[in-house]
Amino acid sequence: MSELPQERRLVTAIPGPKSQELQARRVAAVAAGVGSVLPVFAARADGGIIEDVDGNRLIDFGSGIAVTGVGASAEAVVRRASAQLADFTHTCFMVTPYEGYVAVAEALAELTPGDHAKKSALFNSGAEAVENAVKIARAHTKRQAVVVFDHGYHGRTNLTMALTSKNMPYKHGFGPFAPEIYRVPVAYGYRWPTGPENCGPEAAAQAIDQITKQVGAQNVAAIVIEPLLGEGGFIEPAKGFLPALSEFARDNGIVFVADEIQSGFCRTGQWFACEDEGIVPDLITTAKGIAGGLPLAAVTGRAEIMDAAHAGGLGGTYGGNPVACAGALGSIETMKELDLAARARHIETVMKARLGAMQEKYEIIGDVRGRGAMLAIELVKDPSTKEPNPEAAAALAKACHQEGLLVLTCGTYGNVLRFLPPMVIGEELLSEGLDILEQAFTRI
Ligand code: PLZ
Repeated sequence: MSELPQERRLVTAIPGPKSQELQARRVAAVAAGVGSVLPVFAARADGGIIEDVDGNRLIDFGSGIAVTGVGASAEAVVRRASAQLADFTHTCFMVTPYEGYVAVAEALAELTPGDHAKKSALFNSGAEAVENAVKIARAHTKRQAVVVFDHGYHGRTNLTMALTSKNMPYKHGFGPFAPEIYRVPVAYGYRWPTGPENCGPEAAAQAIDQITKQVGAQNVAAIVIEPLLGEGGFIEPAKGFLPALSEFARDNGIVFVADEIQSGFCRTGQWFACEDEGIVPDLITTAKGIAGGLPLAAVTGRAEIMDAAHAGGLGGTYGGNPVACAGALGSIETMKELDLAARARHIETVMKARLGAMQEKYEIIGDVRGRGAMLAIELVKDPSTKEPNPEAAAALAKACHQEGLLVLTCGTYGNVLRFLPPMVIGEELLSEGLDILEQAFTRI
């Protein structure tokens, strides 16, 4: 870890004068379509702290959207990536290969669920990995249809916009979208009409019925699902839902793809969230947490499926860049050394106790959910109607930001406050962050 003191410190208003100056330059130079949660400009970051250009130190409950679980300048990531930078920045794996790419593919084969033969292909972003998983599944099955779920999020490229459920801000005005994408219900326990106990099997039956009747199982190349939905609101599919769909996929020759881009790499208290119900996906997409902040993504899966695309059919100039691969090896080394999966489970214990106590006090907290260091509260106007309360989510986030706690919102209705602290965050920062959140409820 760098020398960054692990202490919250506010020396100016948030954002401070230097951030405001930079924000003025940014508004003039950067396209308006690219937003920022909090226009505080970063100077340094590591552990549980982001230090801004004015010298403020914020507690980080966001990890750059579930990326820097090992911290934003983890020693092993910096050491390995720096050494690689000095050796060479790029040759293009499709031109002259290098060991780091192979080592990352070997690590992915070891860490992902299932003991079958596995292969990987590396890319730059999560969306690119999902696109390639679909290409591979189509090549393998010689079918076209792709099934996705309500509240799902898979990226911002054309195909992944089509796979993503929420219109605003991801899709609005950006169509037409790719064809042969079918959306079916997901097991959203909190909002399931007959209650969370019945949700898993009922939602699975509905989803499977729609696939069978509206698409035809024999036309489906892939079922793509986040084992713990991220942008859609940190929805944990109710128990039984994932096993039923993965079994349906297996019985019908459909490639079952787990999108673990947000939930993977120790985030949920296991290497991958699908391990919770013993799911072994055919393909798994990863990104974010894989490389400690460097841009890297992967598709990993059954060797015979991964090998279905013709030679030269997969690739890209930068996919599996050597510096990003070195970062990934450093990030994986750190996760193993510090047992960050266990650390995520500890964070869950601490945070769920506090969030549960807040729920008893503040009735606008309709639901507390998530696993490991991927937790959320869903805010409602009234717990009996469950009417979404996006205004409360925005106000709480703002109140936290002003006190130097970085939190993010999410959810189809924008009413979910999510917590994604780096797994390496210190105990004191974690509890101070929760204090600030609790005070925010009294302040709004
Ligand atoms: N699949 C499950 O969570 C990225 C998006 C932030 P990229 N989620 C953060 C935003 O507003 O753009 C994500 C994900 C899941 C795919 C992706 C896409 O990954 O690396 O952003 O392309």
